[in-house]
Order: sequence, then C-alpha cells, then structure tokens
Amino acid sequence: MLPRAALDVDRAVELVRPITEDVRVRGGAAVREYTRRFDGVDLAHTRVSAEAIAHALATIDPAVRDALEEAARRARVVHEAQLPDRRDSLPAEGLTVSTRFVPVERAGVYVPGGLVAYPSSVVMNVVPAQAAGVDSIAVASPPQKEFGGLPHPAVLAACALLGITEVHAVGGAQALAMFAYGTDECAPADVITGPGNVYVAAAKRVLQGVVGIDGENGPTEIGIIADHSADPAHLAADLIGQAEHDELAACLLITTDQDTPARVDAELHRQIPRTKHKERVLTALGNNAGYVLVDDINAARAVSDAWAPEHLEIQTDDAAKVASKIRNAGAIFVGPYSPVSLGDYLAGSNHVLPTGGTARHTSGLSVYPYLKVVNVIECDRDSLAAVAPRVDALGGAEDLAAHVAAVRVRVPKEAQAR
Ligand code: HSO
Ligand code: ZN
Repeated sequence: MLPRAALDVDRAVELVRPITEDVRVRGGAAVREYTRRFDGVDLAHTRVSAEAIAHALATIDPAVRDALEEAARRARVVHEAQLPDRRDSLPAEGLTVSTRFVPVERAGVYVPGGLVAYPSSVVMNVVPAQAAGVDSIAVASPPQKEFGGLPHPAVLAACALLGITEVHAVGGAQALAMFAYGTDECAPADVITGPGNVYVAAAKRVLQGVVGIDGENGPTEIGIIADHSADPAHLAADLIGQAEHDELAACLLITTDQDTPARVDAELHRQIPRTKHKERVLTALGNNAGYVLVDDINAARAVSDAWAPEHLEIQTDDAAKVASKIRNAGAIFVGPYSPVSLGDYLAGSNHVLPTGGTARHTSGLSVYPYLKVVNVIECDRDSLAAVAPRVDALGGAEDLAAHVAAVRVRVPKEAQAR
C-alpha cells in the first residue's frame, strides 16, 4: 500500500535492446545516428573538444565553481575513508592468502541531461572513481541543442574541475552501449556508473555482464520518520524538495504524532504556492505520497524498512539511536540540521542511491563498484602436503580425479609418508 511509482524497466528493455545491439555491431556510426534521431544533434565527433571543456570552466559562475570545488573536496574525504586496506591472512601454517582491492582500469560515467542538468552528479561519480584509483575515466552526457550540441556547460565545467578530459556528447542507451562495447572514439569501459531515466536503467540491465554496473536508479524518494519534536515547516520543505525532482518522485512521512500530518499539510499549503516547480511538486505529492501514523518508533522503523527509501530522514528525539536501528535505506539523514539537500550537494556523502526498494539489497555509489576483490594465494610444499589428503577426499567426492592429481603430482602420497 505504500506509495511508489511503478517503473516499467522491462518494457523499456525491449526498446533499448536493438539500440545497444546496433552500437555493438556498427559502433560510432550507430551512436551518431541515434544522437541525430533522439537528440536532434548532428555530431561529427562524439568526443567534446578540449577547447569547449576549457571554455565551460572559464565561463562558469564563480559561486557555482566554488561550491563544486567544496563539494568535491568533501566527497573526496568521505570516499577516501571508504578505501579498504589490503588484508593478509594465514589460514594454515605455510599458507598465506591475501585480499587485494584492485581498481578497474576504465570507468564510464553517465550524467543525465535534458530538462535538468546535474553538475553535482559529475562530482558524485567521478570522485569515488578517482578515490578508488581508476586511471581512465570518461564521462557521457546528452548533447543539448541550445548549447550548440554540447552537454550542459555546468556539466562540462564540473568535468574540467575534476581533471576529466574525455567527455562524450552522447545520452541514453546509446551512451551506455558506447561505454560497454567501445567505438572508434571511445575505448570500452570496465564499469559504468551514473543515474538516468528508465531507458538508462534498461540499458544497464541489458549490458550487465558485458560491463560492471553500479545499480539501476529510478525516480527519487524520501522517507521521513518524525515525532512531536520535528518542525512541520522542515518536514514540508523536505517533502517538496524531493518532489520537485520528478513527477514520479515518491514521498512518505511516517510519524508517531497524531497532530503532525495536519500540521505538515498546513505547511504544504503555505509553501507549495511559493515554490518554483509547483506543477511537478503537486503531481508527485498527489500521486506518490502519504502519511503513515504509527503507534511507536519501532513501528515507524518497521514501516520504513519495509519501504526501503532511497533517502531517509530521522527527525525525532534520540534520532541517532533510531538511525542505528535502520536496515533498509540508501542514505540516512539524522536530526534537524541534516536535510537531504545537504547530502545532494555538500555533505560529501554520495547522492547516487538505490531507489524503488532496492535499498534492501543494494548500496549507494561508493568506491566499491570501481574496485575488485582479488585473492592472492601462496602455499609452501609442506603446507600443500599437509592438506593433500583433504583434497583427495573432496576431489574424490566430486569425481574430479585430475584435481587430485594436480596436487599429488607435487606432493605424492609416498613423499608424505616419509
Ligand atoms: N536527490 C537526487 C540527487 C540530486 N539532487 C542531484 C539535486 N541534484 C537523487 O539522490
Ligand atoms: Zn535532490
């Protein structure tokens, strides 16, 4: 019964598959053809020139530049702290098994364009890739007619600030296929990350297996757990802030306080007429929003975990304690001064987060999608000899005599008896 827009990725998969297949077979020619068809832009090259990127940086509003720089600095602090150390272990005498975390060689980052351009999403994808140690990072973002067929200038400027020199003016499924299969202008990537619309999600589903994929991101969501101590003006502002993203955005306020729904309603009526994107906000709140009144904070937690929101705010007494018991949420915002908007831009936390209930099993973007876990095994002769009888036993149980032989050729049974 909890509200959430249905997103038909399966249907989009049918539309997307011929496009990715065409890019696989025909490469850059197909990418440029779809760009002409879907974006109305005729590209001689998908790759944006160094001059265009430099020009975007030179002309960006200094306040936006400063904010992006601080956002990147904070994100770097947070994501570098995620880096795991190499771990060595000694499961038996004479045997070391170490676990190494190795970055992928090349990442493709998708940054949506269209109605809204999110330079902040450049930061949220590129910084973790860089923190993970990825050498080669390419960005793709749709070409915009009003910017002469280039991606949004703020997106280009954000790339420049982060030292990204490879940007392709390509959007949608064709961009993801370009990263997955490579073209004459774009080497294939090992991992693709970044949010997008339903076609981007569908392309990720199709290309999974060909490349590493971080997750499918659908329409944005906010859940709030609030008690009597929460300020209704804050609650309403945060619901509206999420709803302004998308008509499909979903908003849920879970409260232990009988009076909160009416007080938030009054605030919504006061604030919505003054907000810039009221049409979108009204549609989203009208279709995919609700109040849930619960008996106590434990019930609030259970409702929230069942819904598994992308963002969860906790505005209660003892908010940190409530937060510590949450299992399913993309990111958790604790207390009155930690709104989702802070996390969207400047907390340093990542804003590419699992939606649609996938927070049950999937994480927000971090350094981990750009890293592989590799075990390195080194055993000496005595240690191999000591464990050989157990290899005999398991190889026998699985009827794989050559497995047994590969050990026994090194440590024959007789040798062990000596
Ligand atoms: N709330 C969005 C991220 C975003 N907000 C980008 C503003 N710009 C999904 O987490
Ligand atoms: Zn946002």
